[in-house]
Amino acid sequence: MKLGSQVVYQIYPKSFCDSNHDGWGDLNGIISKLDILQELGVDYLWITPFFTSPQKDNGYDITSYYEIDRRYGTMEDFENLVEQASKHNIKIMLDMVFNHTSTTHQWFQKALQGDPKYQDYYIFKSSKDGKAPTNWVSKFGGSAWEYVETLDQYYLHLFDVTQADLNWKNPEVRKEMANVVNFWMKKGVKGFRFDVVNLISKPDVFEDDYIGDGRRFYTDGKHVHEYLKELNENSFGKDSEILTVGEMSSTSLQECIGYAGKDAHELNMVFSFHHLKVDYLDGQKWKLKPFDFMELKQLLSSWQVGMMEHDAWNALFYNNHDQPRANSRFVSDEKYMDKISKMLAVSIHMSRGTPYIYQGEEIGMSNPEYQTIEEFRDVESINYYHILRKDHTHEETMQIIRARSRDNSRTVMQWNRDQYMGFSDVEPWIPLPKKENLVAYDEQLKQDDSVFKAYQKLISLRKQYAIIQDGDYQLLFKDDPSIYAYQRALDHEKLIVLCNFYDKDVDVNIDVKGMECLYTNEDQSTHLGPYGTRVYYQK
Ligand code: TEU
Repeated sequence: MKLGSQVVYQIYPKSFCDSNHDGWGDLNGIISKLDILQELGVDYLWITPFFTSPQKDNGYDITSYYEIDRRYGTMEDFENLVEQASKHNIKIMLDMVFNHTSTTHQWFQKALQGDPKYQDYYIFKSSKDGKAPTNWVSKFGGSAWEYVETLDQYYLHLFDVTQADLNWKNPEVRKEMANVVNFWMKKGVKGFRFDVVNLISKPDVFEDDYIGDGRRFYTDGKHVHEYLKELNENSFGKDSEILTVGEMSSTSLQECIGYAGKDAHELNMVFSFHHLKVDYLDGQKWKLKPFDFMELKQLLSSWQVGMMEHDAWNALFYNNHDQPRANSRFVSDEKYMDKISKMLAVSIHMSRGTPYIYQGEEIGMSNPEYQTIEEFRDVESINYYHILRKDHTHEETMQIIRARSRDNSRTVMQWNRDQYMGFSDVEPWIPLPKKENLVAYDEQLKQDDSVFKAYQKLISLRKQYAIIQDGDYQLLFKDDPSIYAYQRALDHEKLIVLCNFYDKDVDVNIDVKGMECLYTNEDQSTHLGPYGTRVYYQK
């Protein structure tokens, strides 16, 4: 399979489409939208977890890897989805949450009952000086350890207290994980996204972190490459048609070359997040700073070049279910929302890698601008509201939560302008956006210059032009403070991509005479207008 020709569309099923009137999206809802997704032109649907789960972290807390949560549908519905999708030339990619399970998983329950076999499936440790084994901080706030009185032991949870980390050192655990992948492959699944998979290898010795939150001890751990090669060999590696992507938390370019190198036999590609931290003050998610454009440019291009030089492959994205919407974040200007959405799309869709589109991005959905903390649903946002309140006023805290919350991307799909935006005919599980001028899918399908049509065009260009799939990448105008520009090259062909990230006109000092303009989001003139973008091509 050619990685460069594929485009993946991410579905957060809880917010995609509700077919059974419970305010909660489901598998049959996805089936009902396959025609539109085919029209958009995507190849894979990555569906975030719909397995049985208490939903403390919206399904990233899994009770059983083999069962579907009734609120999403049945196994029959899933099999039907695979079949119907295939009729639309679309393949299904599942989300494998292998770093942890919910504490409701039967393995963890057996561990709690004192079964030593299952205690070894998790990371249980004794207290140290009457305290938790280490001072590590959970990604969702608070200690990363929870005390179990009946066992007089602590278990590790890098995420919520109900998400217990698995012990990958145990070969039985690794076998269980390969079995899960094989089970879903037999159901016709053709792709897998592995959740925070670079955190699975924990250290031999657990020690306090005096300079950070503990992540340096378990990120890209000692055995992670070995575990991935083994998983590859025992499951998805048996079918060369399977697409895999690893979500890498706080990783490095060097490690990613290892994970996603052409002959690494680990994963096809990686999600890295450095480019999405360019508005984090001191690298910290809960501290705001204006977006640093030069840093964004530098990061995008160093990953493009670094991965290319080592024959490794990038997943291209700005949006997912954990990120605020890019069009509300880096550049946000109500007057130019459509242009901004299109320009951002061009900036990554013409790059070297496999583009991922997060539901709603293709119509330019933006942050909901919730006003009260009660509107938020995400466990992380709610935990951090309380943590931040210790040294911020309510207003300051709300400003941070509003900017950073993962709920920004989790509002329901805006299919039309009905009361619940065509997502459902009853009240959705998460409040509707509080802002005006919401975009709607049905309108965009009819408009020639809509954001939807831009995405459709960019996908079709990728299919059509080998240079977009395979061409080399080179950054242009490195020091320009408002333009992100690059050139792709393949044999004698050339592609030039220009993106204006600011609201002022700019003259671009580049000769495009004789080149064909494959895409622009504005009337063509000699300069780029506010948030203007162009894609030029020469044979
Ligand atoms: O996210 C991993 C992750 O580290 C983040 O993107 C996370 O949301 C952030 O660190 C919080 O500040 C993955 C999933 O995508 C996310 O939805 C899950 O909550 C998380 O793993 C745990 O499974």
